[in-house]
Amino acid sequence: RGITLIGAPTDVGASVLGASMGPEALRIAGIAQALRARDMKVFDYGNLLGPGNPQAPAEGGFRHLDEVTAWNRALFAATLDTLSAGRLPLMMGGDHCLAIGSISAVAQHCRARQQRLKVLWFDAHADSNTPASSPSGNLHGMPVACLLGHGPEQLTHLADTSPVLAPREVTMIGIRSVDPAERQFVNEHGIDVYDMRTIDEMGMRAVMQSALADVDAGTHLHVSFDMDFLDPGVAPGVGTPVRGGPTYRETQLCMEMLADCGALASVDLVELNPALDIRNQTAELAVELLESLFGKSTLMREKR
Ligand code: DIR
Ligand code: MN
Ligand code: MN
Ligand code: MN
Repeated sequence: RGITLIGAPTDVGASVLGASMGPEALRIAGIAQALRARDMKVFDYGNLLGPGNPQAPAEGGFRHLDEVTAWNRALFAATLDTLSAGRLPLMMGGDHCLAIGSISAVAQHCRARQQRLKVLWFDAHADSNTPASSPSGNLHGMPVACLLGHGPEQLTHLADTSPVLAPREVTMIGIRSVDPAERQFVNEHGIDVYDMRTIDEMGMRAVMQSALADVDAGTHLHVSFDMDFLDPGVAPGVGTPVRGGPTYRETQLCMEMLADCGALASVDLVELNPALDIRNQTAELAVELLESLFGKSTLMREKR
């Protein structure tokens, strides 16, 4: 039960500034202490180093492609090292473009061991824009497309093999803000999506059971958690809030069900924006959710 916290303090992929303060806000909210209380051996690796945010306009369909690449290369290396050491990497973002680096490393690790991989993408957004379709050029709106092989060469080829992921290895949960071209991309690739309408209709428990149906104890489960998954009423500290998200209780249930499945092997915690938060409440919420993800439970009866 060794876990390595990797700080990736950047917002070069985001539309608004502030996610670069995420790692420090999580430390202030007590992330390491909370995980130690869950019996994890926690090592805080500190923060990765990378370029600042040039705050430049889009060029050739992207904003800050070279800076995003530099951060993702650093994260790729740190994640791969952590996995090789037999520890669980928990990336503290930073914006969601960083999932390209972390998941590229996770996939390379799994391919070398012929281990099954499943990525659960918790988000209000589908993050499936391509350079041609992105309305903004912001790379935090493109990581899923990059991981499926659609994006700039320098981001699609961080790992030995590209595409990094097959569509069936990704499942999206909580989606409620999708650009027209993203809808087409997701549907054409046949990605499993549990959007908010589906969560309303099925309920969170059935959604999670279905999302985890093909995950067994031998699977490497990667959780890529964008804080804007949650309803902004409970999680205001995010750069691109979308109302109508899951509640505190629904999200806690997700985390407890993920803990129960026993396959969790790597985590991204991204898009926390302390500049927009209220007295660090969204960071504190993130830490509470991580406690549940690592086994804290409100259950009094036997599990069934
Ligand atoms: C939008 C917003 N679809 C874009 N995406 C966000 O810029 O591509 N992703 N906010 O997290
Ligand atoms: Mn996202
Ligand atoms: Mn999002
Ligand atoms: Mn394709």
